[in-house]
Amino acid sequence: SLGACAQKTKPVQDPFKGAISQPLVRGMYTADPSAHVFNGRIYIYPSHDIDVKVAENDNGDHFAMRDYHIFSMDSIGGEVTDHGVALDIKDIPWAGRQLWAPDVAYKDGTYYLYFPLKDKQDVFRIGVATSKKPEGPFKAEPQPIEGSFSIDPAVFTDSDGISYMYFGGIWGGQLQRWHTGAFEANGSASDLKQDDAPALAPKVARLSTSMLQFAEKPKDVQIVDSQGKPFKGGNHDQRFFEASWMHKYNGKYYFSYSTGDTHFICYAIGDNPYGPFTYQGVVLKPVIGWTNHHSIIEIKGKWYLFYHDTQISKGKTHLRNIKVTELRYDRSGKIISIDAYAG
Ligand code: FUB
Repeated sequence: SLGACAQKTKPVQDPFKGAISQPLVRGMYTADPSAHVFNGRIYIYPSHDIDVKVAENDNGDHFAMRDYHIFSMDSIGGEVTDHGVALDIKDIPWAGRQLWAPDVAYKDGTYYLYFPLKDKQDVFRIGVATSKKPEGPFKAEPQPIEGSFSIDPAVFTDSDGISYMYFGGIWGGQLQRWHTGAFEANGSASDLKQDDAPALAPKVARLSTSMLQFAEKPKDVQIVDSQGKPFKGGNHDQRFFEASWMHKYNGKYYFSYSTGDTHFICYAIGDNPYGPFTYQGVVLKPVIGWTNHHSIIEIKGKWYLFYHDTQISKGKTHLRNIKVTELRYDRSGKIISIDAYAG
C-alpha cells in the first residue's frame, strides 16, 4: 500500500540545512579564502577549485588548480565582484602544477600575491607576483622565493611595518619531507610517523624589505600546551597540519591553523610574531568536505571568519565554496568556537 511505501522511504536530511552562512561566490568553485581590507574595500584571495577527474588521494592530486580569481565587496553582505583571472599558471615561468592557497600583502604602493605551486620537479615552492592594484592582474617573479618550500603562505604585517610569512602543510603539502632541512624525494608521504616525538611545526620567516625574499632562514613556530610542552605528532586533534593564519587582538598574536585529518581550525596565543604560541581551543569545528581553511580579519570594529565548505558541490572535497561569518571573543579574549551548521 502507499502507506507502507511511504514508511520505507525516509526523507534524506540535507547536511547543509543548518548552514549559518551561504556561499559568497556561485558559478565557480572557490576555497581557502584569505581576506584583507584595502582602501576601505574587502578583497578575498581564494584558491580556484576546478572539476578535474583525478581520484582523491592523500597527496592532494585532486586539487589541480590552474589560476586565481580575486573577489571584492564594499561590506559584509554586499554584492561580490569577480575581478577575473588575476594570475594564470601558464604565466608563471617555473610552474609545474597545483596552485594552492594564496595570500596577499601591501607595501608602498605595491600588492604582493604569495602562492604555493609545485615546480617542474614536483616540489612545492612559494612564489610571489606583484600588482599596483589589489585585484591584479599580478605578474609573477621569474623564480620562487629562495629557500621557500611547502604550502599555504600567510603574510602578517605587524604594527611596526615588518611582515612575516607563516607557511607549511603536511601530507600533500610536503612539510614532512623537509624535516632534515633538505628535500627527501622519497620521504614520508604523511607526517614523520613518530607519534611520541614533537609534531612537525609550521614555519615563520621575516620578509625582506623588498617583500620578494625571506630576510632570514625559516624558523619553527612552536605551538605548546598550557604546560609549555610542544604537541606530539600523535595528537591529531591539536597539532598543526596546514592553513596558517595570524591576526592580532588586544596586543596579542593569535596563530590559527587547520588540524587537517581531524578537520578543526584551532588557535594559539603568543606575545610576539615568532611565538611560542599557547594552544587555546577551536575556532571552527569541521565543515563538510575534508579540508578546513580560513582567515580572520577586523572590518569596521567587527571580526569575521572567512572559511569554506562544499555546499554547492554537495560535499565534493575538491569543489569548495567560500563563506563568511562573524567571529566573537569572550571578555578574556578567547575566541568563541563556531559550528558552521548550528543555524
Ligand atoms: O586548496 C588546496 C589545499 O587544501 C590548501 O592549500 C590546503 O590548505 C587545503 O585547504
